[in-house]
Amino acid sequence: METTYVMVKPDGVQRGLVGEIIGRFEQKGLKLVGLKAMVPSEEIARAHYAVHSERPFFPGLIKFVTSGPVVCMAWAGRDAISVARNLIGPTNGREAAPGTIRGDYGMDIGYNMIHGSDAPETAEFELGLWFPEGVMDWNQTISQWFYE
Ligand code: IDP
Ligand code: MG
Repeated sequence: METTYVMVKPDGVQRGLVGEIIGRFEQKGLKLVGLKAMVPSEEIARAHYAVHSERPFFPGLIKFVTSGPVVCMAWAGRDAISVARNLIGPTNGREAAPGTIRGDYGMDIGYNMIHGSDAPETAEFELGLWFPEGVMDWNQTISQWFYE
């Protein structure tokens, strides 16, 4: 079992895509173990995207992600990190395949609505950053019908 950090970015919230996005993760069979909304501080945004701090798009990215509410989620399941990345699709919405969230709703590389952790180490770091209080441990009774 893995847990991954997923976040609807301000463009997704502004566009009213929160329910649609959460629904896709639920229908896939991932288990919701954390959910909250906030307007990110510059500090948390910079920490989250620290790996990109030298990139030319970094200042714009920080301005974008702190511009309004984001929805922070933690989803658990077998291979949850890659399952979530596959639901999300590649970074550029114009190149993302239909059926993925970015492919179905996005036209941009920066305004791409959603974030998902890309590896176990980043998931651990991001979950600790956005959910310092921890995530929920609960028994999803229906999960017996998602895994043989
Ligand atoms: P990812 O979200 O698909 O993992 P990354 O390459 O890790 O993509 O980039 C992090 C975020 O930075 C992207 O989701 C996007 O919002 C933004 N970003 C990435 N590349 C560009 C760019 O070339 N221009 C503007 N924003 C970008
Ligand atoms: Mg990334």
